[in-house]
Amino acid sequence: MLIGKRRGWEIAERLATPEALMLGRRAALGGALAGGAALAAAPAQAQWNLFGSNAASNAPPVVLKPLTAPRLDRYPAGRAISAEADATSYNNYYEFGLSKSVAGAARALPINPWSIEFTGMVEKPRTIGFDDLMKQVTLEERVYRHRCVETWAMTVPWTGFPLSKLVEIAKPTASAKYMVFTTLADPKTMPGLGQRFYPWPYTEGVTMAEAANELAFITVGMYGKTLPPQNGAPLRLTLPWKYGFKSAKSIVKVSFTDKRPVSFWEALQDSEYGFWANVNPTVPHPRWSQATETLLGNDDRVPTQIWNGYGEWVAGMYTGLTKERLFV
Ligand SMILES: Nc1nc2c(c(=O)[nH]1)N[C@H]1C(S)=C(S)[C@@H](COP(=O)(O)O)O[C@H]1N2
Ligand SMILES: [Mo]
Repeated sequence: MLIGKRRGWEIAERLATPEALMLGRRAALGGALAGGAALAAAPAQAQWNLFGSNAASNAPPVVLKPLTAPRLDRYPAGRAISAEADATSYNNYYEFGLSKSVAGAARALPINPWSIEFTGMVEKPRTIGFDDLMKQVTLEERVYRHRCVETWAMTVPWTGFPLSKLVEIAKPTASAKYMVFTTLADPKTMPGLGQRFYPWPYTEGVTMAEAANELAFITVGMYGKTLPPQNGAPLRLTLPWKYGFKSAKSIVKVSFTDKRPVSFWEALQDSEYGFWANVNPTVPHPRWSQATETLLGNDDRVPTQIWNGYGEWVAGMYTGLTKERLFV
């Protein structure tokens, strides 16, 4: 077993990884119903199991390229930046397994070549290559706080560009009300997809107002380098005022619609993981408190802030939405 010693601040996976536990329960149930067929469908070489660490991939380590971009100081993080080694080794990327230790398995993520499809309510559906997209954007660095719904948090220097720029490039029509992100689902390299009763591919969505918000970010790098596979290479969403599951990794499709999308987690358990998922310490998750959080690398618990501390930029978008479950 690769689990080895758990660092003090880590959540004990068997006991307290709430997202994974929920998946695991479903997995056990689904596996029983399907006579184990779903589990058997997982690629053998990945040696995936529900709760343990992943076996390292046979793929060679991914060489990250340096990415230099000016740091924007407009959104102060107010916290020390997390150690790069922690932020890149303690991950949630369920396509590669339910463990936090997916970095090895994620080496197999096929990121070259990569393209993004623009579809739905757009002027003209089309697909663009990742390199082509990079030529159309100006990169900047932002230090953001990240708060997972499981109550761990980190502070990371992300490199990328505003989500509003991606909207501009995609050219939605005036009837679009939501922007939807679909992430890679590659059964050859992602053992988690063998769990066929889960609603793969992982999808997430935001309103057009949220997509236009200045904090909403498309991330292509962290710590001054291209994104490691386990953190969502080659491009992911970063929505710092929402629980981490909204920040979809390894995006392959962007579509626009006038119907509210149902995300991966919402499809699994909408009472626990809703569409809005804005951070709020006073609204507990049905199974645990959201009042405090643990910073990666540190055993202390610190208070969680409403909107993860970004209210000044985002709270105004939600006035009037009194009937919505804004904080689930
Ligand atoms: N495609 C995909 N995106 C994903 C996830 C996932 O399992 N698959 N996990 C989400 C969750 S629950 C969190 S907390 C963050 C974790 O990002 P990190 O590994 O870079 O910390 O990614 C989010 N994006
Ligand atoms: Mo999460």
